[in-house]
Amino acid sequence: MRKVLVVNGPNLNMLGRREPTIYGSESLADVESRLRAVAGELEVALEFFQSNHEGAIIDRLHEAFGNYDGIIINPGAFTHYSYAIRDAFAAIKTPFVEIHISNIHTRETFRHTSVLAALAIGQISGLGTYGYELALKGLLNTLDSASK
Ligand code: CA2
Repeated sequence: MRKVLVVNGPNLNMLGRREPTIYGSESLADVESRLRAVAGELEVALEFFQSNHEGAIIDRLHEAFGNYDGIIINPGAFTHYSYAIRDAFAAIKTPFVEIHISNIHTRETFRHTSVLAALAIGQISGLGTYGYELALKGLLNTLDSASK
C-alpha cells in the first residue's frame, strides 16, 4: 500500500476556530477525517503531522526520507520564506504537492511567492480545504504515471 505524509505548518491547528471567511469553518481534525475517508477508497495509508515550529517540520521531513511515496504539505507562512524547509525537500527528494486553502496569489504581495513551489510536483491554492483531496489525487496520479 502506498504511504503519504500530510504536513500542516504554523497556525493551521487554528482552522475552524478563527478567520472562517478566509479558511472556512472546518477544523484540521475535520480535514483529516475527510482525507482519511478518501484515502481509504484510494487504498493509500496516510499519516498526519502538524507543527508551529520550523525545525520540527524539518525533523519530520528528515524522518520521512525513504519512508513515504509522497508528501502533501500546507507549509503555512513558511511557504513564503523558509529556505530551510526548501533545503529539506531538496535533501529527501520525496515528491510533494503544496496546498493552500486560500488563494495566495490574490492576497498580500508577500504571500504571492512560494520558495518551495519550484521543487513541488504542483501547487493547489484557493480551492478551500477540498484542495487537500485534490492534492492527494494529483500526487497519486503523478506517482502512478511515473511508475508506468
Ligand atoms: O491558505 C493557506 O493555506 C495558507 O498556507 C495559510 C497560512 C498562510 O500564512 C499562508 O499564506 C496561506 C496561515 C494559516 C493560518 O491558519 C489559520 C486558520 C484559522 C485561524 C487563524 C489562522
